[in-house]
This record gives sequence, C-alpha cells and structure tokens, in this order.
Amino acid sequence: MPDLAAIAARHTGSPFLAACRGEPHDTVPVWFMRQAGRALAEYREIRARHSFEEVVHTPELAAEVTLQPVRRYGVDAAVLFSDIVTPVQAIGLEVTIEPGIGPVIDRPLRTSEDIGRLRRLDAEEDLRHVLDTVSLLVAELDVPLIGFAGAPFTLASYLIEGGPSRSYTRTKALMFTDELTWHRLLDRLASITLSSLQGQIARGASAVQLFDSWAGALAPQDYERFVLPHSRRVLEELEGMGVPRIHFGVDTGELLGAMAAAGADVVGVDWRTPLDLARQRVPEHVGLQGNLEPAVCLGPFHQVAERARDVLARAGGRPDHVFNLGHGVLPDTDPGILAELVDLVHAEGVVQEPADDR
Ligand code: 1CP
Repeated sequence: MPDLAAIAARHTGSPFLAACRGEPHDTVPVWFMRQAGRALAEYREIRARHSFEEVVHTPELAAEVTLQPVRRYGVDAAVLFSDIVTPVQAIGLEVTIEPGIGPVIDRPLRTSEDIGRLRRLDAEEDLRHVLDTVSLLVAELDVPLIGFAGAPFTLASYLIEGGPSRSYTRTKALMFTDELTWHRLLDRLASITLSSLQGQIARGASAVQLFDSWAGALAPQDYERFVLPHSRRVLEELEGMGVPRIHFGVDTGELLGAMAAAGADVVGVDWRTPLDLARQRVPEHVGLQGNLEPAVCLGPFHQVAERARDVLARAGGRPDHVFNLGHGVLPDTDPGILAELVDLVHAEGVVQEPADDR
C-alpha cells in the first residue's frame, strides 16, 4: 500500500485540493469531466487497437489514457480512466460498453430475485487492475488524481433500464411499486460504490467524485426519499478518509441543496443553473464545481472566452470554486480550444482570501 502521507505532502500546493477545501490558493483550478476520450486523437489511436474494456483493464493503457489530457491541456487534476459500470462488471454482471451508445446490460435487473445477482464487491480482489492503474498514476502524476464511482441511483438506472434511457420509466416504476426492493437494490449498489471508492483512496486517489448523472430526472421529494439516504451513506462513510468529496449530477438545479446535504464538500453544477444562483442553494461551507456549457466549446474561442469569464464572474472569486464544464467534454470538441480555455482560467481567474468564518 502507498504512503498516503507522502502523496498528500506532494500535493500540498495543489490549487485543486485547496479549492475543494476552501483554503487559500493563487489560481482557479480547472479540470474537465470526460477529459480523457474521443476528443483526443491520441485516445482514438489507442481505441482503434483496443476495446474500451481492454483499456480499462490494462493498467498501462488506462494510465496512459488518463495522462493524455493532463499533458495536452495542463489541467489541475487527472481523473481515473474507468467507467461507472466497471464495478458491477467486476462482480459478474454482463455489461458491455457499446461505442456511441454507452453501457448496455444483457439481463437487466427488474425483480426482487434479480437483486441476488449483485454480490459484494471486494475492491482489492475484484477491481485489482483498476486499482493497479491508480497506483501507476499516483507514482507518476504531478497533479492530484480524482477517483470516481457512479452513485446508486444512476447505476440502478442503467441496470434496470438495460442501457441509456430518456425517461427512466422502468426505474421509477420499481421505485413506486416496490419500495422495499428498491431500497434493497440501492443499498447493495451503495456498498459496491463505497468499496470501489475506498479502494481508490487507499491506493492514493486524492479526491473522489460521485457521479449521480441522471438524478435530475427526479422530483426533489422523490430524490430525498428514494435516493438521498443511499448517496449519503456513501459520502458519509468516506468522510474520515480525508479526501474531498465532489457530488455531481445533470439537470439537478432543484436538487443542489439535497446533494450538498448528502455529505459533499463540493457540489458539481451543470450548465443550466448559473453559479451565483447555485451558490444560494448550497450551504456556505460547500464549494461549487462547474459549469461552462460543454457545447460552447464547439464554437469559436472568443465565444468560449466570453462564457468562461461569465462563469468566473458568477463564481465571485470565492476560494471554493473549481472550474469545469457543466457536463463531459463532447467528442467533437477541438482539443486546442480546451487547452486555450485552461490558460484563460489560469490567467484571468482571481481567487479571494477565504472569509474568516469558514
Ligand atoms: O467508445 C469509447 O471510447 C467509450 C466512451 C466512454 C468513455 C471515454 C465511456 C462509455 N466511458 C468513458 C470514460 C468515463 N466514463 C470516465 C473517465 C474519463 C474522464 O472523465 O476523463 C468517466 C468519469 C465516466 C463516467 C460515466 N460513464 C458516467 C458519469 C459521467 C457522466 O458523463 O455523466 C456515465 C453516465 C457513464 C456511462 C457511460 N459510459 C460510456 C458512455 C458513452 C456513457 C454515457 C451513456 C449515456 O448517455 O447514458
């Protein structure tokens, strides 16, 4: 096992970790969700020779793909190359990542009996290759590594629907017809997610992001009743491990307060909610991450610059802002635009001193 104190010492000057903790630092940190992937020719080149699963399960390849955007863009954090469905694949569910679609599940989980197919995850045993990637990366990286996992709801939505969905009808049907089974399912998924995140932190990940990408499909009262207790268990059980916890979802304008209350240090905001408005929805001690509209990066740089300046202005120079897109990098994005964007955030972002009451 790595010397976690030595890794933490190496990153004492990290603006990303300082911002996650609301501590003083000089430049606004920036990284991009899905910064690794199809926007980069060097990624496509590796994917032309290896399937997604091969890349994820070969530590040298997964580490290389994780490092590519760090080299190209000069971002302040790396994000482990893996997928939210990797842990459930590791316990034997037949999930394939279909190019251009996403995760597709052979036999979706629909009944109380199906839940028996979700056994416990032993991260060191079942995710050894992924954790070996973490070890390779922390030995090599000058910036912190962000580990991640899918939140119970978003994972459940793939496992129940069988693949990506627009309406989540089957997922909601289970929620509203068999609440006991629903909670059993989310409890098992929460345990899997927790074990995966604990494993990544034990190998040296410096922060974690819990992706509840599709939680925005829910009304606040349903989020609070059916989802929040499970995500809270994950985040609260990580609290003692000493790494910042980021909690992100798409279309979650009405859920930001609840997502903070689940035990997040930083809440990720999509592009629909201006950061100054998001600020009013989360407690003072919680930071914000985001939130440039990813599609803006498909246009000319002068427009990207204007919108990035607007994001910085709305963040108000607070020391607890992490610049990001409002969701993942779109595959057609010109990497040159993202590199320029990173330079702009570093050059123009102003960080004020933390207020005394933090
Ligand atoms: O063909 C390919 O090369 C695969 C495309 C791809 C990539 C690059 C998939 C399939 N997953 C990934 C990597 C990935 N996925 C990362 C690591 C890289 C990085 O961020 O730089 C991460 C953090 C994820 C997480 C992930 N997978 C999420 C949460 C983030 C989000 O975008 O909201 C979700 C929802 C998934 C499911 C998934 N996996 C892949 C796709 C195309 C999708 C989305 C499908 C859908 O729209 O439902």
